[in-house]
Amino acid sequence: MSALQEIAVPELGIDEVEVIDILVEVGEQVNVEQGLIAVEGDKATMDIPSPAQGKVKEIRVHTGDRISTGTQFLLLEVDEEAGASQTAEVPPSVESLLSARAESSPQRRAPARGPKPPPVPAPPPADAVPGAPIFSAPSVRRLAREFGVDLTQVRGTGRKGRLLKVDVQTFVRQALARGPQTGDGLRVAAPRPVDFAKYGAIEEVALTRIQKRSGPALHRNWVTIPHVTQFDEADFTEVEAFRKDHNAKLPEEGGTKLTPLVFILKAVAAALTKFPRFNSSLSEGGDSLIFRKYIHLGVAVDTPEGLVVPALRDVDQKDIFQLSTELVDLSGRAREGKLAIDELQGKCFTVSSLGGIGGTQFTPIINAPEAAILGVARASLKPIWDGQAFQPRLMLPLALSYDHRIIDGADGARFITALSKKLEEVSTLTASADGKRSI
Ligand code: CAO
Repeated sequence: MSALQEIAVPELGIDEVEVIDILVEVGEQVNVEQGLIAVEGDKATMDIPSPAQGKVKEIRVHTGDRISTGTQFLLLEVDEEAGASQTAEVPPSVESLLSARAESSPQRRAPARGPKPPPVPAPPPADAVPGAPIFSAPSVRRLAREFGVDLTQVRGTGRKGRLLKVDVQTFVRQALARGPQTGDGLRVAAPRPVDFAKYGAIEEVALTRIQKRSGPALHRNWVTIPHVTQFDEADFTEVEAFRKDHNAKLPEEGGTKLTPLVFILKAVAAALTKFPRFNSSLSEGGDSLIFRKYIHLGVAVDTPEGLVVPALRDVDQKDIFQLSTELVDLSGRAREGKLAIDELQGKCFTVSSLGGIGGTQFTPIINAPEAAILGVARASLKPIWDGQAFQPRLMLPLALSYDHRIIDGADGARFITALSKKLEEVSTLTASADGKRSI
């Protein structure tokens, strides 16, 4: 035996609520106290439970509808044979509805399948506050639990930032599209979309091929390598005097012009020889170090298409003129996009010089699997105390970023101190390739 029963919204104690979820579907068999729809008032979300056992014949509301006490929202074919014990005797109060939130409810609910599709999420506002309380329907929480989604990571697009099912679905879809994160299982909040055009005129320009490739690598290196950046200044006065003197004497028809970088490369090669850990990489399993017996230095080159880092081979075995000639060739071809793949590979350590452009310091990002990178900023004249008076000295700012898994802070300080000292030794930096005579 069965009879049709109109199910109405019980006394809520508030004027109106919004339907935020349909928890059952037509044809579904429901039990007493099983949630039929989820609604939201000003302060809370709640499920409206079924007062009887039976089969859902018709659902008369959609998500987004505003309903109030007495609204008949569902037609139920009540299973009378289930007896009075299967029927709720008194309509539930607001308090009981609130306590029936799915966090504690063991009831099974079918996925919502209202006739009206959920609204496409609008871009969430950029001013949402992380850590704010999470407002969501029990069904949304259940869906999140099923997918193992941490609701604090999900951006709510409902009214007042309420989390909707579609937000959880979008979050899962984006996580799948991003693919597996690093092996370290990093869990970071997805960036929040911003409607830039809302605030003024904009233009969208595609990243270059190089930028598309280097961006993810930089990001990976930034978040997976524990960076420490150590700063120092080298007294570059003597080297600069040598360099200027050399360049001033170049014949009209040309010659090898020297820039500060080749001296820095020579000094780095000497420091790497002295501190081989800076020329090592972690093994794949991370339980040993691989020491290289060669010194190929990466040199960051600014090109119209983005940053390119070719390798200068065997820097320790070349003099500053050979290095200068190779640097001009490599950086020129990098700017023209004419480097071969193998010219970008096999680097031990990178030098990134922004000294030709400006700036007092910057913190370079290590290029995995290298253990460290040197950033060079613009040299400037400074008054340096020599024990009796201030002397004008050309000071070269250095920033050494190193992988703290490989290098301890003390060794970082030793390396940059040795490097600074080496940059003051014009005679060794300008020695011939075999180191036996000055050039
Ligand atoms: N302090 C003061 N002046 C410096 C200097 C420094 N640290 N480094 C270079 N200069 C001067 C040079 O002496 C030269 O001036 P003169 O012609 O009067 O001698 C001028 O700046 C230009 O030098 P340069 O930058 O063209 O030459 P370089 O050999 O020093 O550098 C290269 C070559 C390829 C590294 C450089 O052109 C370049 O691309 N730098 C950018 C690297 C970069 O983008 N790094 C960032 C990576 S992280 O995003």
